[in-house]
Amino acid sequence: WWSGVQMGPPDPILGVTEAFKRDTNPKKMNLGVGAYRDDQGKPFVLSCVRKAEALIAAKQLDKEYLAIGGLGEFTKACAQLALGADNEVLKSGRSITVQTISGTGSLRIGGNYLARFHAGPHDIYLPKPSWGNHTPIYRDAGLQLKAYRYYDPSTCGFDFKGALEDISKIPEKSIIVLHACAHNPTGVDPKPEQWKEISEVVKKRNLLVFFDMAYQGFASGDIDRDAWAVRYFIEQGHNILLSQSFAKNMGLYGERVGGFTIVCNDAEEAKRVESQLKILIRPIYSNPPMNGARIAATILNTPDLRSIWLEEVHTMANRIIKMREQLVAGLKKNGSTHNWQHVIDQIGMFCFTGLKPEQVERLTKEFSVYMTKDGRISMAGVSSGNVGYLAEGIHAVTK
Ligand code: PLP
Ligand code: TYF
Repeated sequence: WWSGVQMGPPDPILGVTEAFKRDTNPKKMNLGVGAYRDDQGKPFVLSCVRKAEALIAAKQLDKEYLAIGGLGEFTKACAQLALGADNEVLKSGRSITVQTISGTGSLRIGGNYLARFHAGPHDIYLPKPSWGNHTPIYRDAGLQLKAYRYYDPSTCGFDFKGALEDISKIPEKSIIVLHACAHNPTGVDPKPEQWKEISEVVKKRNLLVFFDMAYQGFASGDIDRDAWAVRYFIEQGHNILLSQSFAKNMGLYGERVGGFTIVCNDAEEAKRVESQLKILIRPIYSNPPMNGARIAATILNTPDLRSIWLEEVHTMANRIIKMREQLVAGLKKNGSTHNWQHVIDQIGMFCFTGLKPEQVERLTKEFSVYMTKDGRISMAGVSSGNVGYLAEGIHAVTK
């Protein structure tokens, strides 16, 4: 049956881990995949998660199917986390949130929804570059991929002028994807004043905004600050689509906890949209898994656990910020004369180093430092124990 099936390439990000595993160098570092590690380099399960798990286990809950749209206590808290509990949209009931299979599942349900119901062009504009998985997610959903300028290699920063120029030329009613915070892979986010101008241009072009928020809390350590752009766009009258993931900010990676929200004109419209989301979800996976959603809902809805969580998010974000500083200090100590300020200025889990593909290759071959070819490193894989070695390696290949 399958003799004609050709071997496909490995995933550009997850493939890095495969190569890392094969390496026997004791100093090896995996800076490919964006997964948080503690300062000992170990995967980190948040203590609020352990506590929530214990509370849930004690309740001896049943394992009946969830509703198609997921666990109500979760979806409500999920939307409140993003929009703010007192948001007019939530009070008036003019939005619908469904539980999804983490951020990826949310983006895909959103893509499928747009392919079926969006009345404008089925062109979706991604920042250049964007998260690698955005392309196949939206392509497989049946949308046409387009791009707008975002990253400026000459400054390792935001190409604000280029972005505005490109966005102002996007055909009306097209779809635009915005990373809410901690842009992956570049770590470059617009400043509030820049977001305001982007909102203006997007409104002028009458574009449909799809926010991807996979790192709420991870950028600044502050949940509300990281949701600023999303809330501002809503305030400005954009009826956005929103994808949320709890993989990173609660460390629930493999539990696959996420949410997908559509802001509508009114509660009646939201009901109709909800009915169609259910019709879309039912033949794909019928209903979402319950365990992770119970954990997240317990954390979000139990004041003591919620405050522990906020502290832990803050701790993770701060450790990453500290590693950025130590990496730059280490580069200087090794005698590097390049300007590495962008390593400090960039935000979130990733640093777009500016290393060229040959330099990345050398870093991997000579130092067993694994990262994606675009020069992105996951700062979450850097610790006080190996930051010096990383600085040495980067200096050696950029001399
Ligand atoms: N969107 C972006 C930009 C991401 O970086 C990620 C994870 O790395 C996701 C979405 C979704 O990840 P998950 O499906 O694990 O929630
Ligand atoms: O490191 C990144 O950019 C992500 C990580 O199901 C990731 O691609 C890995 C697995 C997954 C979702 C995201």
